[in-house]
Amino acid sequence: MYMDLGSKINALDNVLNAIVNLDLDSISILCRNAVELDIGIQDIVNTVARAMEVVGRKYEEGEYFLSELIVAGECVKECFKVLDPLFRESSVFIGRAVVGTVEGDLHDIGKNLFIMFLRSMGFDVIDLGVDVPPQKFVEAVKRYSPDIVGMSALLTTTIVNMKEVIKALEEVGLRDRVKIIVGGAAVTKEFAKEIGADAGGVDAYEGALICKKWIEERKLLEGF
Ligand code: B1M
Repeated sequence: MYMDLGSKINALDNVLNAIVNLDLDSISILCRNAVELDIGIQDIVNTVARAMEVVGRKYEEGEYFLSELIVAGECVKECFKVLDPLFRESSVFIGRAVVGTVEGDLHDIGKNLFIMFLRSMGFDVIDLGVDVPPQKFVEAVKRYSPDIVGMSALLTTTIVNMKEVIKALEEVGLRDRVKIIVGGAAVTKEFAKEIGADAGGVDAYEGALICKKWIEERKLLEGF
């Protein structure tokens, strides 16, 4: 079913096809195969994102239903299990981030990508998971004193909850202690600005780079 495992050209297609065809049994092997062929992790991650676009289109066109979306999500998780340790390999500590998908929203693939990129850049990340209520973000900021709070949401009905988190942080006087970044398919730069976030409407890699820049700027200001 899959093309030559020894070929770099075919390796990414194999990963894409396994996700699109919901092949939970083969995805780990195929993802590991791509890594072993020295294909850049960024290329593998981009392939995973492309595969989810295809899955999304199939859902929109009525070929796939919710159950297929769930299995596709599980395939991506298997892929991330292979990639995550590689992202952590060369890390030095530069800062801390608290990240979660906001209340009412269960989508976590983009969030997990963002976290992997942050970790690869040297962030210690506290992953709050999905469906995270504002109070849990507040408690995590109190407990871990992060430099950054990251929120993800994919539904037009849940992005409003990002504003609730910012309000809750303001109410307890913690808003100005952290930089806030928001992301997800439904989040635009304008929306991020409107709700008072410091950045948003970017892809996961760009988002992680922005966080790194914030830390570097602060270190310059503090004279490190
Ligand atoms: Co859902 N779903 N889903 N779904 N799902 C979408 C988002 C949808 C667009 C599909 C569609 O109808 N075309 C639609 C939303 C419509 C809307 O609101 N406008 C939708 C819907 C309606 C639903 C349900 C309501 C369906 C139902 O129950 N009837 C339901 C809601 C459940 C809930 O959350 N309460 C639901 C459920 C699910 C599953 C659980 C089955 C599954 C998620 C599995 C999982 O995440 N573990 C799922 C999936 C897989 C999708 C699609 C197909 C793929 C999403 C994805 O992972 N994309 C999606 C359709 C699509 O996107 N084409 C869809 C790949 C991922 C890499 O992209 O997360 O956007 P994304 O991340 C991007 C950027 O946004 C950014 O970085 C990434 C790129 O580098 N980014 C950040 C993300 N977070 C960031 C944070 C940052 C920075 C950047 O800083 C903090």
